[in-house]
Amino acid sequence: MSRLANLSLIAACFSLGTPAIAETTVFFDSSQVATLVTSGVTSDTIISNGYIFTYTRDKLFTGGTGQIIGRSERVPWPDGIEAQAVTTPPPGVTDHKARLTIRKANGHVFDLTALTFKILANTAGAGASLEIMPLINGEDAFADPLYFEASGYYMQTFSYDETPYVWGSTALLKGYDTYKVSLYVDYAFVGLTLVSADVPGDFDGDGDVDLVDYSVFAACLAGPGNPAPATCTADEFAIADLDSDLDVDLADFAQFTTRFTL
Ligand SMILES: [Ca+2]
Ligand SMILES: [Ca+2]
Ligand SMILES: [Ca+2]
Repeated sequence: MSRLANLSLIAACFSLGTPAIAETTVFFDSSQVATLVTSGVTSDTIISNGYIFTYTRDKLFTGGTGQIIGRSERVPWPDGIEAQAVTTPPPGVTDHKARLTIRKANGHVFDLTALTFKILANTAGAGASLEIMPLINGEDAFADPLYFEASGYYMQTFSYDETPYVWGSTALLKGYDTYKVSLYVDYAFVGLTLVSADVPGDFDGDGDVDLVDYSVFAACLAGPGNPAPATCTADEFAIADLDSDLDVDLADFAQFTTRFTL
């Protein structure tokens, strides 16, 4: 490439300016890594690509044996995320539904534009709807959740997107910081499209990854397996941890440099 062509390429990069490009994350594929954040009595929380998923697990299941044997996952990561109905809730809990909560590690809003899930039980007789309630700052967005038809047979797959459709549409699932999903039987998400206005590595939210962002990244860099240093807030740490494995190390720096513009 000639020196002139190089210069015009650099000029073109500058002229791209600051408009933020929405980041679309399509789950699930085998290149995506999930890191366990917490493991509870009847739920687990994982993080992947900056998104946090909390899903119910039937860990106290006894199957009438009198002993806790739990139930295994039929759709393990990265095939999807399985939410199990809880046959034996922990003491003080009466809710048996299979639940999944999705949010961003940095707490920012995002859109849920498409979803595909499998039901892991027969619901054709009684009928069923997957329910999704969006939340903003801890408040329900609607009086009632949005319903997605889920009546069918074991392993049947249902897909919904933004298209207006009598059985369910994601058109209203935009601009919320949390999405709570529930169904009265086990199900597994096997496809999920999440759209965020965040540019990975952009700490000051001006749509680019430059030296200003680098100074924040550097203040968060602590090495493999280490928690956030005092110079780095929880929000900054969540942004700096680009590979979502709960540290800020050279693996994150490698991703940061691919985003770096100037
Ligand atoms: Ca920036
Ligand atoms: Ca790491
Ligand atoms: Ca990391």
